[in-house]
Amino acid sequence: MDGPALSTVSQPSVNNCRDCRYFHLGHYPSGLGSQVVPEDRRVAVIAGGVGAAKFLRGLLKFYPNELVTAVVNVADDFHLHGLSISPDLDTVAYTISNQVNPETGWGRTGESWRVMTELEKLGGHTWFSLGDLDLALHLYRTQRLAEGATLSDVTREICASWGITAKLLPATDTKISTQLKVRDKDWVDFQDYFVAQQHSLPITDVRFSGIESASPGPGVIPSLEEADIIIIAPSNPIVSVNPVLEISGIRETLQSRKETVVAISPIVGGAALKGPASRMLEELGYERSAVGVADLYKDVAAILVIDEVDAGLSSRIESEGIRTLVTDTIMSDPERAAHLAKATLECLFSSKEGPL
Ligand code: FO1
Repeated sequence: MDGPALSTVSQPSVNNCRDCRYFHLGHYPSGLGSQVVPEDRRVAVIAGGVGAAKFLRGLLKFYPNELVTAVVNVADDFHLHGLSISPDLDTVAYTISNQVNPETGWGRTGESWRVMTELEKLGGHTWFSLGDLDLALHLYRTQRLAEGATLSDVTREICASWGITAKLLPATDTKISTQLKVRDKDWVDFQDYFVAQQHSLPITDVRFSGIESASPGPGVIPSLEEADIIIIAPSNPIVSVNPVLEISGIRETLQSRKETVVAISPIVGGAALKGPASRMLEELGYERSAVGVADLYKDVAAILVIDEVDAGLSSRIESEGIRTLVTDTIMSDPERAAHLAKATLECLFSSKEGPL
C-alpha cells in the first residue's frame, strides 16, 4: 500500500534530514509506507481528550515512546462526589495503555457499574458515569492531591504504574475551569454543558476561569522549546486546545517556533468526528470547516493537516498563510491513526520551508 498522499507539501526528501537514524518500512505497522522519518527527534503533542488520545496511540505504535511528550488539557477537570476528575488526562492515559473503553473513547474497558447502580438507588448524582475501575483512579488522585502531591506528580505516578514511557504533562497544576455562556442564559460549567446537557445548548462565549494566574506545569515549556516537532492533535480547538494555548507562555512559545508546529483539523467535511466542535466554531463566529480551524491556528502553526474530503479548501486555507497537508485523517482504528501520525511527522520532515 502506498503511504498517504502529500498533496500541497513537498514530497519527503532525505536531503534535509541532519545526521539521523531513519524509520524504514519495516519499523512501521504493515502498510505504513516506505518514506523515511528520523527516529531521534523529540515530539510534543498538545492534546485534548478522545481525538488526541487516538492520535497519540497511533504515534506511539511506531515512534520511540520516550521521545514523545503530550501536554494535556486540564480545563475540563472538575470535582464530583468529592473526587478530583481529570477526563482528558485519563482518556489519554487509558488509551495509550490500551485500557480504554473502545465504544465510548473514554473510561475503562471491561468496566462494571456496581457503585453507580447503588448510587442511583440512593438518589445520588449519576449524570456523569464513573465505572468501578475508573473510580479507583479518582480515589487515588484525590488522596494524593490531599496529601500535597501536584497533578503533575500524580500523573507521573499513574503513568509509571501502567508502564507508560511517553511523558504525559498536565498543561498546568493550577486549577482552571472552562465555562460556557449559554445564549440568553448564564455561564455553565463545562461538564454540565458537555455531559449533563449533551452539548445541546447554543453558546455565545467561552471563558477559562483561573487561567490568568495559571502557570505552565513543570516541564511544559522546556518540552515545547526542546521539541523538534510540535503537533496540535485533532482536538476541539475552542475547549480543548485553546485552554492549553492560553496558559501564560505557551502560545508565545509556539509562535516563536511556528515553523516546527503542525496542527490537525478535527473538522472533516464540516462536522466534528466527535463532540460539538463544528457547531461551537459557528456559534462563536468562525467558519464551520477546516477554514475555521485554520483561522484559530494560523498564528501558531505552519501547517494544517486536513482530510481528503476537504481537499477543495486547501487553497483558501493557504491564502490565510498556513500550508496544508491533505491526507486521510479518520482514525477509525489504531492502524489508521498511525498512518495519520506518520504523515504528520513526514510533512514537517519533508517540508522545504521546515527546519528539519
Ligand atoms: N462523557 C460523557 O458524555 N458521559 C459521561 O458520563 C462521561 C463520563 C466520563 C467519566 C470519566 C472520564 O474520564 C470521562 C468521561 N466522559 C463522559 C468524557 C468526558 O468528560 C468528555 O468527553 C471530555 O471532558 C471532553 O473532552
